[in-house]
Amino acid sequence: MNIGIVCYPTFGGSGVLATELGKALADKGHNIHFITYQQPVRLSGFHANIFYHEVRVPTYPLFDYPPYETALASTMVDVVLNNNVELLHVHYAIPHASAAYMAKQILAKQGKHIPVITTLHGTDITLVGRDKTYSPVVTFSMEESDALTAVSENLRSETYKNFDIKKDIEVIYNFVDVERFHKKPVDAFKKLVAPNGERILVHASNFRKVKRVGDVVNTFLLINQEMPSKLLLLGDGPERPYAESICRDCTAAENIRFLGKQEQMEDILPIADLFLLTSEYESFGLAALEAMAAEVPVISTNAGGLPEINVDGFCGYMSEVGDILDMSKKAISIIKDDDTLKQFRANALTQALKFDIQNIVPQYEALYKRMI
Ligand code: GMT
Repeated sequence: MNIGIVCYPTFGGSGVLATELGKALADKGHNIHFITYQQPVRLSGFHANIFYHEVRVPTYPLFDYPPYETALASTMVDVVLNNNVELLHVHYAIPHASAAYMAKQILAKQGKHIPVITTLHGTDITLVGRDKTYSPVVTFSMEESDALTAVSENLRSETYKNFDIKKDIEVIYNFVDVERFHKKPVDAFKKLVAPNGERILVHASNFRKVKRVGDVVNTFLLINQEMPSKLLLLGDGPERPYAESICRDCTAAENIRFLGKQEQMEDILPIADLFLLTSEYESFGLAALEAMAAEVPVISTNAGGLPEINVDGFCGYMSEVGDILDMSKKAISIIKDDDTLKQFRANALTQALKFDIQNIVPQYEALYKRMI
């Protein structure tokens, strides 16, 4: 099949998922056309079946706000017509679903029918999309998509709760390429981070308010009072200065490191003993799934779709949002001795395998076939 994929090219989970999906489909012989304003972060190197089409948004003195959505719709039309694209799969509703609707109408006038699939990822529904600034357009473009998918049951029900739509929403869970993440721990790297055998805790996110990065740091500080440990913070975003300021003033500053944005998560996660995800909401929590694939148990909140991936007492634990004391106690119960940690590690891998790329990608392929 010839598929057009539209996504955010940045480090957010929706862009990561869309890119990994495109790469997996290309490996299966499909031609994948990425349409976005920048090369997606997880798209590097050469692949015979992958094409990248940049959306250019020319500036003009009149435009305080350059019309990205118009440029995107026009690029979609151009890519579909010139590459025999048979289907557009857009990730994250805003503004991708409405731009795809516009492209579809333009193509229809030229006698080309192009099905549009919209995958809802999270904040496009729960935070940004439901704001009345966007809600009418998001509602309309979801309803007009030929198929709608959500990355968890929770996101599906949040969509029906927040939007007046009748359209069927199919849940297709996010996935991970377990084989890629399931590497032997890199001992030399581990020794650099934790020279005295300290436990290594990791958090990765885009440091937005919804992630409650302050809770990550404060949970770690409680753990660190009881056990020698190190915290690695991966990613960047608006809350990083706040997180850095608490770390600077704390007693364990030398045990915390900010590593910034990292492309090769599979090289870093295997050195971790525990992954912390303290979000106020996660539709799914792809970062936690990647940790599990690297055999890392997860301490998370029980918000949104997290209970659909983190199994309490098996591959990690869940706590109420903001309950840092509970999170720290549960974390310590996992990392306190090697045998318990080993069992949780093995369980994390077992759980990740349920969401392995090989189980999920065929669900998208089946949907594409139906639509085309
Ligand atoms: O919150 C983020 O990390 C970014 C955001 C995005 O759309 O890029 O992530 C959302 O989509 C991910 C992939 O489906 C999910 O794993 C995240 O849980 C979801 N984030 C939220 O719901 C807050």
